[in-house]
Amino acid sequence: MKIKIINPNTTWSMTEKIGLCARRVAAAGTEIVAVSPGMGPASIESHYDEALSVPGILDEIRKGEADAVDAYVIACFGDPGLYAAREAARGPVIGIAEAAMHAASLIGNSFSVVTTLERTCGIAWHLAEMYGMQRFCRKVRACALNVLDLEHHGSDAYRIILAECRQAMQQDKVDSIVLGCAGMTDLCKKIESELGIAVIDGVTVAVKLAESLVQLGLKTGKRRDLAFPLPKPYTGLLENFSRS
Ligand code: 2AL
Repeated sequence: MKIKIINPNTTWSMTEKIGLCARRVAAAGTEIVAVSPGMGPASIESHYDEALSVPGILDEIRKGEADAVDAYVIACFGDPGLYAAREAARGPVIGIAEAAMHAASLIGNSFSVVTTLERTCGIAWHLAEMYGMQRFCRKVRACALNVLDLEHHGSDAYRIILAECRQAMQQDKVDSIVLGCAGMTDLCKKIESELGIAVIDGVTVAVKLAESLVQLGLKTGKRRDLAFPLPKPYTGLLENFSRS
C-alpha cells in the first residue's frame, strides 16, 4: 500500500526526518511517500500559517488521488485542512494530533502535550476539545522553541523539550506525554527511554493507523458531509483548485 505523508510546511529537512521515522515503523509492504507542498509557510505556528498551508495540502491530495495513494497523513500538530483533505480524498486522511491524542486515550486516562511556542497551545486545546479528548488532556505545555529550532543541529532543543517532558511527568501526574510537533518525531523514543513514561509521536501513530484502516478496507465516507467537493470555478490564485 502507498501512504503519503504531507508535511504542510516547506522545510525539506523536516520532511526527510518525518519520512525516515515513518519508514522505521511502516510494515514491509508499505511505501511511504513524504512530501512538502510546493507552496506554503516554512513552519506552522499560528492560525495564519495554518490557513496558508491548506492550499498546498489540498494540491498534494489532488496529486495523490491521481497517484493511487491509499491513505494520507497530515504531519502538522494543528491538523490543518484535515476535513477539507478528507473531502478531497477517497482513502483515509489522518492528522497527527488526532492520532496521538487518540492513542494516548487508549493507553491511559490522562496525557499532557509538550509543544513548541506558547501561542500554539490554544490550537492544541481547541483540537482536544473538538476530538472529545479534553477529558484526557491535563495540560498543554510550551517550550518557547520555534518549529525551525528543531532543525538546527547543535541547538538546545532536545534538552529543553526533555526538561519540559520531565516537568509534565512529575507535575501533571499523567499516563503519557504527547509530542506537539511533527519535527519532534525523531526525539520520541529517546525521551521515552530517558524518562520511563510513554511518549507518543503522532507521525508514527498516524502511519500505523493509516495502515490498519487500509488493511481493513475502510475509506473516507462519501455519503454525507465528507463527499467530494461540488464542481465550481475558483478564481485568482485559486484557479487551479476549480473542480469540474
Ligand atoms: C507544527 C508542526 O507539527 N509542524 C509545524 O510546522 N508546526 N506544530 C507546532 N505546534 O509547532
